[in-house]
Amino acid sequence: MAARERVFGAIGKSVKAVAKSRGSEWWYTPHMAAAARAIEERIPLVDLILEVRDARIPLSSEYLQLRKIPSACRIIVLNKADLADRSQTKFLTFLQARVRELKKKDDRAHVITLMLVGIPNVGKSALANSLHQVGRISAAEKGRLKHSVVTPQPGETKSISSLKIASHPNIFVLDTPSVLPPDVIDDEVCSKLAVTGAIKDSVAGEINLAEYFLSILNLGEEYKKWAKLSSSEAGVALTGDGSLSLGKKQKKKYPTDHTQDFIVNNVRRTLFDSVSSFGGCTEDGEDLARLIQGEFEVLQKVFHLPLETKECNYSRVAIKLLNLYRTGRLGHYTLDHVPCN
Ligand SMILES: Nc1nc2c(ncn2[C@@H]2O[C@H](COP(=O)(O)OP(=O)(O)OP(=O)(O)O)[C@@H](O)[C@H]2O)c(=O)[nH]1
Ligand SMILES: [Mg+2]
Repeated sequence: MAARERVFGAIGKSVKAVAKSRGSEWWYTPHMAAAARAIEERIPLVDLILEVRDARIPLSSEYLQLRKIPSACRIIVLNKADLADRSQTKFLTFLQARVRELKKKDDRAHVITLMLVGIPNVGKSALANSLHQVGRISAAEKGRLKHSVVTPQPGETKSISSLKIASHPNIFVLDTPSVLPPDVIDDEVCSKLAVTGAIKDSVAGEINLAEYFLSILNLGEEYKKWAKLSSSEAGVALTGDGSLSLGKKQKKKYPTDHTQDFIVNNVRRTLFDSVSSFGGCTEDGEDLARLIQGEFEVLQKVFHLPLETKECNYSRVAIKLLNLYRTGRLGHYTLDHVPCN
């Protein structure tokens, strides 16, 4: 089987298998159904809907329920594009321009309400907090800044809450609970939602998810950017215990090897060396699986894991690897194929 199909389909299948065994209420929980209804009821009352999507999966992270409401006035916001642009202030300026247009249509409007909607973990609450923090509101109001809870776990926000982001006109933003599509979607979309963190890691399993990420890395181009870190280029060697032996120049550059950056560079270097020296064909499913197995082996040393059982160490490698990927430290990956136009 071709490597890509094997990888993209595998996790989706396991997520669906769990969904089937636990029943549809597990995927689209009663809480989500209630949240979806509450959001739908608010739609006629708000001035603008900000549909937050994950920039890594701009198509797979669509909030499908909005399709039922074609007249909804909405803007699609690609979040987690920090990888590209962090400027919330620019975004606020853009929103205010949009709000001015809305005001022209209805001059009586003194209060404008925006509503953030989206699938789990796309960063709605983080965006609401950022807008509230950079918001053009008075100093007295700034002193009473509220905040929405932000965590790496999907489904953290449980109710709709309102944060003020501007005065004259008063603009409020509503943060809402996350909602998944009511029906479990196709394998590939499931896999992408799982690896980007929209579904709890325990459903697909951390090791499966890390293997999926390694497949993306091994089949992509991103790792090639780490060529300059390669052991042969940098005069670095991985010793038997997984620590690094550095050449003279490198010793001056890295006085300590206890920083997180040092570990990140070490992971990058190790992955670059593994892929670039691999003798097999990464497009072949079996060969790819062999490469990934080798990467897990060598990463145990890079993360300085104690010699425990293989399963235990693999699971710790997987958690650490996923964390590095999701915080952008192992490169930037867009998993959907987005048409140029
Ligand atoms: N790299 C990166 N991480 C982000 C960004 N925005 C949010 N996050 C992280 O993504 C995770 C989820 O953020 P939340 O704001 O809680 O997401 P949410 O959509 O409100 O999710 P739930 O309410 O829990 O379903 C947190 O760990 C945030 O720190 C971003 O722009 N870039
Ligand atoms: Mg939230």
